[in-house]
Amino acid sequence: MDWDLIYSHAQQWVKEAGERIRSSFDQTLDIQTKSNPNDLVTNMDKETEQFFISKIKQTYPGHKIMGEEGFGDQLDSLEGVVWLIDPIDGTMNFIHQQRNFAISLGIYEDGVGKIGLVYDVVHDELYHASRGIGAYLNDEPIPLLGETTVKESIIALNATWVMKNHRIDHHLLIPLARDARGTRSYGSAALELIFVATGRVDAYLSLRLSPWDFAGGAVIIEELGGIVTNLRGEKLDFLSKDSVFAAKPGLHQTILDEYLKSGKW
Ligand code: 2AM
Ligand code: CA
Repeated sequence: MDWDLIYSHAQQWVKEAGERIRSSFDQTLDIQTKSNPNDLVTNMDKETEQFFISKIKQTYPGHKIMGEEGFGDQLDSLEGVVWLIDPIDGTMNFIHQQRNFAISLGIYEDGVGKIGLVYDVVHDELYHASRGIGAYLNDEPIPLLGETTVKESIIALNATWVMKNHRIDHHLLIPLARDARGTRSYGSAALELIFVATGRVDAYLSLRLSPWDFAGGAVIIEELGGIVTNLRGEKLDFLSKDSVFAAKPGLHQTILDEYLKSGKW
């Protein structure tokens, strides 16, 4: 398996897809809803996913693809090489703001993350990592993550989870939001994971994400010494929806022990 070539193709295709998205900004978007009125999809989400699929299938016919918009394969295992693709992560931001969204790509071999890319299209910032080789922002290496305490931390967390909601007892996360130095919410899981990777925030948690939301970011964070699990502290399996908890080393265990252990996630 020529991973260097796969890595370079992935970077090239992500940049090309980003260029197409940037040049779509002056065109009218076709916006539709999916599971509920706030779950949005546009023609650009679909076209971008199809762009990746045609490149991958042409170049690597043996590879499998799991994409948010469903144009990829129906997978029940992660055997072989699998590309997990979110063509636009933060679609609501894409529609409302034309910023704060990203393309997210994770390439896994037998369930192990080999390559992760998150492309902040508007800023032309490509975050990428190849397992064992390091993580980069464009051509610059990203420094390894250090330790910190809860009271000096910024935690990325959606307000939904500290308001009454149908998924969890919202009281459970209030102490963490209260004890942290601050909380932030950006509306794109892929970018929030990148903010953990770059130390702009110290931890991120979300109660329900899909594999394509976190597959790319997880490789990048782990390459920098950060930890990514679900809220129960278990490994993610990249085949099912799960909660996600990413944090700096040390801080991850502290938050699990002191704030998350009592919850049913
Ligand atoms: P998406 O934009 O690709 O759908 C918003 O807080 C973050 O959660 C985004 O990264 C969004 O990804 C993700 N997300 C995953 N599932 C979602 C859902 N059912 N509804 C809204 N956002 C979802
Ligand atoms: Ca998406």
